[in-house]
Amino acid sequence: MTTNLNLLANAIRFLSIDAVQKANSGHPGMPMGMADVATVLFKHYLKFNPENPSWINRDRFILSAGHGSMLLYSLLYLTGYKNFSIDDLKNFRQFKSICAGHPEYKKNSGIETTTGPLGQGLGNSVGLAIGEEIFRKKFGANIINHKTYVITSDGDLMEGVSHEVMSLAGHLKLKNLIVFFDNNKVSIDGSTSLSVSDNYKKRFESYGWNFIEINGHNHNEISNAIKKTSKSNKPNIISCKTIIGFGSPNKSGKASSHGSPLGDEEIALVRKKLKWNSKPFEIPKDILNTWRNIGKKGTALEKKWLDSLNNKNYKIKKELEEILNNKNLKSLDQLINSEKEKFFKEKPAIATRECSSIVIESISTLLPELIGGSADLSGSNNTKTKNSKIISSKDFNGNYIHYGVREHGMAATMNGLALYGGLIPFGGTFLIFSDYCKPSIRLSALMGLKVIYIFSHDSIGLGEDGPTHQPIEQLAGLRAIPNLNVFRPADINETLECWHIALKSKNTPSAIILSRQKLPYINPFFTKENKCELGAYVVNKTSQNYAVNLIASGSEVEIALEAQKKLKKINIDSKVISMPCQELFDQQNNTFKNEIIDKNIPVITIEASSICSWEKYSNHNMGIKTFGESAPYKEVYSHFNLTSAKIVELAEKIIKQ
Ligand SMILES: Cc1ncc(C[n+]2csc(CCOP(=O)(O)OP(=O)(O)O)c2C)c(N)n1
Repeated sequence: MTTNLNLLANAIRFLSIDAVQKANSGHPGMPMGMADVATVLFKHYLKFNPENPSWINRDRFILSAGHGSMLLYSLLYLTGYKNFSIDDLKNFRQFKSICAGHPEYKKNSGIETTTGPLGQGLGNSVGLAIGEEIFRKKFGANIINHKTYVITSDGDLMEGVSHEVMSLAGHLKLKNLIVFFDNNKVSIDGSTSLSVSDNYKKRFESYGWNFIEINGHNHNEISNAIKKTSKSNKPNIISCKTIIGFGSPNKSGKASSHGSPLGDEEIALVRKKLKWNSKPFEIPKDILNTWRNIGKKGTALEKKWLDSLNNKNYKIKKELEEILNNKNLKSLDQLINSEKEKFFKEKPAIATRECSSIVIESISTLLPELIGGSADLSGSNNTKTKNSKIISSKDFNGNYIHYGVREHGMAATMNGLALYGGLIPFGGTFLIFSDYCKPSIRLSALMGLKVIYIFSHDSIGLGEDGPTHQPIEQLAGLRAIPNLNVFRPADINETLECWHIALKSKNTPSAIILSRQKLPYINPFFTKENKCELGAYVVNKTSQNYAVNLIASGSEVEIALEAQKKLKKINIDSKVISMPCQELFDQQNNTFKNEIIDKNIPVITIEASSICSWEKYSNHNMGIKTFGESAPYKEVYSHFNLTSAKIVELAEKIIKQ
C-alpha cells in the first residue's frame, strides 16, 4: 500500500512543481508537503464524483491555503474532472486558465470556493459544515451524510478570522468538519517561530475541538487519524507535521520553497531523489490509471445514493429539488405585491430596519432555505423575527444563527452557506462594522454568491453613539466593490422591493442598508413593477418645467421632499429622485438615465455619507467629509448642513448662477 501511495503522491508533487516552473511563478512547497495527506484522503475517504462535481451529498474539499492551488488542480486532473486537462495544468496562471494563480470558484467545476486570502476558506468550510447539518436534519441522515474536509496552513491560523470561525464551529459542535493543518512551521518570512508561539492543542481544545497530531508523511498515521474523526462528536483538526517542499534536497523545510519555482537544477535533483523518471506533465500510465479509478468510484457512490433517494418518500425528494433549485422564489412575487399594496394603503412611518424585519417575517414563511443571523445585534438589525428558529448544536432544524460578535466570521460563514447549494444566507451588523466583513463581502462578489448583508444604523442618523459608530466612508467603499448591489431604501415599499431584488438576483450579492431612525412613507405610486429594479425613480415633480433635480437615497429622500415643498413656496419647481441602488441605475440604458436625470438641469445629490460615489452624477453634492459627531441625530444633521433649508439655499444659489 505504501509504495503505491508514494507514487500517487509523487504524481501530485511533480505536476505541481513542473506547472510552477513552467509558469515561472507559484507555490510549489505546500503541494509537495501536503501531497501525502491529500493522497490518503482522496484514495480512501473522500466521497466525490468527478462526473458530477455538484452532487449534493459529496464531501466538500476546501483548500484554504489557496496559494498551494496546484495541489487542487493536480487532484482534479488526476481523478478525472472534465474541466482539468493536462493542457489546463500546463496553462497554470495564464490568462483565463481554469488553473488560476489561486483557486477561483466555478460552479460545477470541482473548485468549491475561491481561496487565497488566508482564513477565508476556513470560514467557508464552517458555513459548508453548517449547511450539511441543516440538510441532514431536513432530509435525513441516509440522504445527507457527508463531511467537509479542509487543508489549512500556518498563515490561515494566524489570521484573526480563523479564531472567529473555529470558535463558532466548536460552539456548534460541527463534528463533520475535518481540518488538516499543514503544520510545516514555515511561512514567507521564514520560520513561524518569528511570530507565533501558540499552543495549537490548547487553542483548539479550548474551542471544543478534537485535536489529533500526526506525521503528515506517514500514510498509516494519516489514515488512522481520519478514521478517528468519524467517532468524534466535535469538529476535528489533524495537525500534520510536514516538511514544506518535501523531496527537494536543498529547499525542503525552507521558506525558499514556499513561493517561487524550484528551478530546473533543483527539480532535476528532486526527480533523482524521488526516483521519478517521467518528463514534465507526463504521468506514468499505471499511476494515472490508479488515480482515474479512484475518481471513477464516485459514479457508483452517487448511483447508490440516488437509489436511496428514490426509495425515500416523494415529498422529501420534491422538497430537496425545490430547495436546490430555489423554486420557492417563484411564489414570492405574489406575496411581495400584496404586501406592497397593503403598505401603500397604510403608509406606515417606521425605520427601514423595522421595514426589513417585516419583510423577513413574511418571506421566511415561504422560504425555508433562508438562513438568517446577526453578529450579536439581532434586536438592533431587526434580523430576528417571530418566524426565526435558532440553530444550535442540539438542533439544526432552524433558520437563524447567533453568530456572536464575529462579523468577519459571519460573512465568511455566509459565503460557505451560499456555496453549499440551495441555502440563502442573510446576516446583520451595523453599517460601520461592514468594514469588519469586507474581505468576505469582496469574495461574495467575486464568486457571485447570493449572500444578503443587512447593515443597519446607516448614517449620522444613529445619533448619540457618535463618530465611532457613524458610517461615513462605508457606502462609498461598498459601492466600489464590483458586482455588489448596495441598496439604501427610503421606506417600507422600497425595502420590500430591494429585498425582492436581492432574493431574485442570481449571481450578485446584496448589501441592504437600513436606517435606525423612523422614516415616513414616501412612494406615491402603487405599481406592481419593481421601481427599485432600475436603480432610481422619480418620486415627485412639481412641474414639467422644473428648475432643479434633487437626488437622494434612504433617509435623505424625506429631506429632499421637504426641500421640494419649500422650493415650491418660492416658485422654484423641482424633481425629487429616489436612488436606492446606484449599481442598478448605472446599468440602465442612456435613454432611461437621461429621463430620470436631465443633466441640462442642475442636479443636487443628498446623502448623509461621503460624497465619493455621487460625484459621477453632479458637482453639487451634499454629504459629509469629516467623521460624525455624538449628539441627538437631528442636531447632527443640522451641524452637517443636511437640512431642507440648506438644500433650498444651494438650489437657489445654483439656479441664479
Ligand atoms: C490575508 C492574506 N495575507 C497575506 C497573504 C500572502 N501570503 C500568501 S501565503 C502566506 C503565508 C504562507 O505561510 P503558510 O500559510 O504557512 O503557507 P506555507 O508556507 O506552508 O505554504 C502569506 C502571508 C495572503 N495570501 N492572504
